Amino acid sequence: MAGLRLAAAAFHLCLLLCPSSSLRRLYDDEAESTPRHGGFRTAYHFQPAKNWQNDPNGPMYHGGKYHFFYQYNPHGATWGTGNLSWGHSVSADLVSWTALHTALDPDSPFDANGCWSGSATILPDGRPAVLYTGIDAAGNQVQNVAFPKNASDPLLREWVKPGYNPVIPLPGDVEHDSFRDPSTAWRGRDGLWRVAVAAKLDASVGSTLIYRSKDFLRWERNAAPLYESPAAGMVECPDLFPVAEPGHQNGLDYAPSNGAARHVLKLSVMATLQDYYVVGWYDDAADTFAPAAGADNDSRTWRRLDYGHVYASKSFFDARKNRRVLWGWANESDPEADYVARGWSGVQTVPRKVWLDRDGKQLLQWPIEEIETLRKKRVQLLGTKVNAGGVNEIIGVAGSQADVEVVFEIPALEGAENLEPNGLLDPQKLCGEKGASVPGGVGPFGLLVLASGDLHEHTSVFFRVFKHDGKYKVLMCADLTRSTTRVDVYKPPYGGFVDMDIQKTRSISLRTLIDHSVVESFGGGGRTCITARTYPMHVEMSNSHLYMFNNGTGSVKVSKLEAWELATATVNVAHDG
Ligand code: DQQ
Repeated sequence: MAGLRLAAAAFHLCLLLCPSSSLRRLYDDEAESTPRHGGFRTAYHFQPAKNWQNDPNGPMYHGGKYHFFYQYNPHGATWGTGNLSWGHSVSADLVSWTALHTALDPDSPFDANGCWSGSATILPDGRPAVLYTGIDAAGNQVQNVAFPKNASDPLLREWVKPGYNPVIPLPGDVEHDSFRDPSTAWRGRDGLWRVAVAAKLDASVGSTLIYRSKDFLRWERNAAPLYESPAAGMVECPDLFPVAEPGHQNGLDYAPSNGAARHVLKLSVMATLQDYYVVGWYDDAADTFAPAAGADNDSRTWRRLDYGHVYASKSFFDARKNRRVLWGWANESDPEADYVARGWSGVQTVPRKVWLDRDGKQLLQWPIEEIETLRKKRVQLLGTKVNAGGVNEIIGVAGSQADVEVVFEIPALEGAENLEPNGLLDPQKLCGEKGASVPGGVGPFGLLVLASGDLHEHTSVFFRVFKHDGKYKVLMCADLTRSTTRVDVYKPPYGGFVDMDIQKTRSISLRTLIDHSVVESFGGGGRTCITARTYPMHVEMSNSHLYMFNNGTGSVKVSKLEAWELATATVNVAHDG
C-alpha cells in the first residue's frame, strides 16, 4: 500500500525543522520509482525537441486541432545567437504535441532580423491570421500579418507573409526598438477590427496602443492608448480578454463591448520580467480600459499572474471546451553554458484554465483537466495530521514527475504570528525571512518536493498565516534556496499572499505539479500561483522524494491528500511532421 512514512532520512532538515520525536510513520510502501533519464528535461511541460524557446505565440483552436507557436531559435539554445522564428506544434488535447516545421522565419525585408511575438485571430470566414512583430532590415520593430498558405491543410503547415507587409509601420513617437507584440484582434460594435500593441512613447511612457482596421490590412492608431504609465517602463505582450460573471468558469471569446463587460488586461513588465493583470471594464467606443475602482494605473501595483518565474504569458479562447486557456514562459535559472550544453532552454507552464473568482477581483488559474489523463499511480490519504515539527514522507509515487493535491485544515488561528504594518509590501522578502525552517505559529506547513533522501536538497512550497490589522493573511512561498547544492543557479525564495478569507474557510488547498526541473504550484484553488525552475543534483544518483511538513506550533490536519505519478507525455519527440 502506498502512502506516508516517517522521514527516516530527515536528519538534516530536522536539525532545522523539527524535534525528531515528532516524526511519525503513518504507513509504508517500498515502491520506488526510477528517475527519468535526461536530468532536467521535463516530461509533460511543452518543450521543443531541442534549442531555445521563449514566449508563447498565437495559441489557437482551429479545425479540431490546437496550434501552439512559440519564439524559437532553430540554430541553438540561446536567444541571442539567431534571428528568432516561430516554432509550431499541433495537438488534439493540449498534452501530446507533434512538432511541425517553423511557421515563420526571418526571411523577408520586413522581418529580416527576427519574427518576434504575436497572436492568432480567427477571421469571420474561419481562416486564421497571425499578427506578429518583425524586426526589419533596418532594425525597426514593425507589425506584420501572415496567413496559412492552404487554409484547408488540417495542420496549417505553411504560412505566407504578403508582400504588402508591414501592415503597421513604426510610429514617429516610438523608438525603433520599443514597438511590438500584437494581441489577438477583436471587433467592436462598429464592425472594425482592433489590435493592442506594446509601445514606449516618447522614449519613456510604457503604453498599449490600439489600432483599428476595416480589412485587417490597413490599420489606424486610436488617439487614446488602452494603457499608459511612465512608472513601469516598457510593458510587453499585452493580453486583453473578456471574462464571464464572477465565479463562472466558462471562457468568453471577444464580443462587442459597451463598457459593461468585465475584461482582464495583462501586461508583461520588461524591467522586472514579471506579468501583472487587473480586472476592469473595456469600452469599444472609445477603446479605453478602466481598471476596477481602487486600482492604480501603474501595472506593477496590479496582481501578479504568477509569483515565480513566468513571463510573456498569453491566453486564447478554446472553443472546444468553452474556456480561456493561458500559457507562460518559464526561463532557465542556471548558467547559459549549462543550457547550451544540454541543447535546450525554456519551458512553457502547463496550459491553465483561467476564470474570474467570485470576488470579481482576481483570476483563478488551474491546470487544464487534460493533464489528469497522465495520472497513473495514486496515493490517497484522508484525515491525516501533521504534528508541530512533523515531516512525513509521501511514498509510492515518483517524486520527480508528480501531481499533488492537498487540503490543509487549520484547527486554530489564534497562534498566528503578528505581521508588521509594512509586512504586506514584499511577500517575496517575507518568504526569505520566514522560510520553512523558521518556526512559526500557524505554519509554515506545506510540501517538500524534489527532495534528496537526506533532505540536503529540497524545494519547499508552503503557507504561513499572519495576523495583520485585526485580520488573517495567508502567505504562500516556494523556496528554492535549498533546492540544489549548486551555488551557480538562481534559487530565490518566491512568495505571494493568497487573497482569501482563512477565518471563514479554516482550510487552504495546494496543488503542485512536479516535472524534473519545474515546480508549478497553485495555492488557494488557483488564487496564487508560483512556478519555479530547479536543478537538484541528487537526481543524477537517486530518486526524488516528497514530504509534508509542519513547522508551526499547532498541528495541522490534512483532510485530503492525493498524489499521482504522472506518465510522460509525447511532446515534440524528434519528428518533423
Ligand atoms: N520576447 C519577444 C518580444 C517580446 C519579448 C522576443 C518578451 O516580442 O517583447 O523574443 O519576452
